[in-house]
Amino acid sequence: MTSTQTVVLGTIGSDAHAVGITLLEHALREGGFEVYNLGAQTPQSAFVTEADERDADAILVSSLYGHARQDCEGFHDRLAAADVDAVTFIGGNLAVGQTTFESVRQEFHEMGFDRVFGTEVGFDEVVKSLRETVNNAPERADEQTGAQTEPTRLRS
Ligand code: B12
Repeated sequence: MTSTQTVVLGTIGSDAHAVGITLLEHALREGGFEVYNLGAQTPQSAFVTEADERDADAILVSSLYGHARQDCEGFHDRLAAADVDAVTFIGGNLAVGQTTFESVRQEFHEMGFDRVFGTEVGFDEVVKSLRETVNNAPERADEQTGAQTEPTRLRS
């Protein structure tokens, strides 16, 4: 790591659950990240604007109320349109009804998220995973070290 890494974090859409992101904010700060917490009920556009303005290394999206799929529709297209190359994590209660977490994870990977987590994840695991993923992201690694890296991303 050559400089402090920047994270934009929030709960997306109409979702009012704020406890998870508040605790994540503290854990990430403790872990050495610069964190911008947009709070609950954050529209997609606010994530994109903040990530762009802060030149964020990572965007962490939280969703607890079961409507993550609808709330994240088109999110990665917006990020691409704004030239935001941050890695993206999503976590929380991502789906309602009977489905396996593996199928949920697969679905959100297909939507463009680099890493997908359920409600069981611990804060230390998020911090560790974020550190690894940001350091392995090809565009970011190039910017920070000048190294040529293969365009592979870790998935979990
Ligand atoms: C507190 C609470 C509320 C409070 C929220 C207060 C607030 N300001 O935050 C209030 C009363 C407002 C509320 C409202 C509702 N709630 Co509520 N709520 C809860 C409750 C009891 C606890 C959530 C919480 O704070 N947990 C503690 C934190 C630390 O855990 P967490 O948020 O899960 O975060 C952890 C992980 O998920 C993860 N994580 C979270 N986000 C992210 C993001 C990333 C990137 C990563 C890596 C990890 C990560 O990290 C944390 C550490 O493990 C849960 C049940 C439960 N036990 O989880 C229901 C629950 C989430 N609520 C639920 C529902 C349905 C609602 C309502 C729709 C109810 C209603 N009919 O009105 C509304 C939604 C309103 C809205 N617009 O959002 C359901 C969701 C069902 C689903 N998704 O399948 C739950 C699961 C209850 C249930 N069993 O039915 N709720």
